Amino acid sequence: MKYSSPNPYLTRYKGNPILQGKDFPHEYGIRHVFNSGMIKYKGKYLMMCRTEDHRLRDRFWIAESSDGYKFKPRPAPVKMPMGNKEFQDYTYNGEVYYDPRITFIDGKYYIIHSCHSSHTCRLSLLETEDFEKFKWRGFICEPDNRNGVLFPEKFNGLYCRMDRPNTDANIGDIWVSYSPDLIHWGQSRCVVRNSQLRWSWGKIGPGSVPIRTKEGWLCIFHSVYTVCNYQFVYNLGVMLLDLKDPSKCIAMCDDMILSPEMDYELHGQTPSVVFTAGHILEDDGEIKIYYGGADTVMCVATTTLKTLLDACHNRIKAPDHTPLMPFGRK
Ligand code: M1P
Repeated sequence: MKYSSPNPYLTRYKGNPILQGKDFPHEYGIRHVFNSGMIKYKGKYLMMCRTEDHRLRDRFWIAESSDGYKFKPRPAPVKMPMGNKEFQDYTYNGEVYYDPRITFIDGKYYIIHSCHSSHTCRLSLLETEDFEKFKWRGFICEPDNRNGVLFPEKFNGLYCRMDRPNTDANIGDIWVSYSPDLIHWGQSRCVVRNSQLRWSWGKIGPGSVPIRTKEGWLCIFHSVYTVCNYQFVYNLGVMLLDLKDPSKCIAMCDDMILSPEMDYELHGQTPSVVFTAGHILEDDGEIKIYYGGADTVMCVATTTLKTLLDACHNRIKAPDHTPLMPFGRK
């Protein structure tokens, strides 16, 4: 499909997709690359890729770029810490680990990612200083939870993360929790319920790492609705959380800022999915949002901090800006 509807919030890169399975060393049989974490490291754009191979094994794989658009994967995937028995026994023997989000805090890079085990999905934490060696810090929640994102600052001395516990098979809300050591978490509060948005009656989950702004924490998230053949449609939205108390959502865009419309978003192993786990905020205020298309390829779209802040306050004139009627459960 060549047509995409007018989008006042962001612009898809014309060269999408920017990374595909065929771009990885052929001997590894990589089929898909999507939902990858992003950070700037030593002046380069570093993508921690979620890849899947011909046996449906997940591999994290670092790819680098000097312009944010052309990425070159390293010769081999990340060496996961397979020496740890708990690590092996409970999840990594299944080689199902995915959706890494990278946060720099206290001089280290932390990666919260989802993984599967005999107890279904849960969150796990990796740590690195150089993106060469990775240390496993442990599981950081019980099952059944995904989409963990660590804030880049502490709150009253505590680390803070958002996540998406599953409250039912296809339902889930965004929560925050706090921790003194990144391992033990509590003081959990619901930030936003899926039923609060008219286009997320399926589930709603954190996307990339929150951005501190004067007006609040800017958070890009994904939201899911279902269509008649029970297919999930994944979209992106944006909201602002209170600077001191991130369990309080203070503003939210009424519109989806990105929904699947292009071929590479509509067609692939999971049709109709746009899903972000990373962005880069440039010094001039531009934001590059990296996202997986249809669980198959990596793509990028650009916007600005100002645009997303205006979006949160619904100051941008979308194609039909008539007020929304009340919707959904309370
Ligand atoms: O297939 C779409 C997405 O499904 C899951 O998303 P969520 O965590 O919101 O349930 C994840 O497996 C995600 O990777 C995938 O893109």
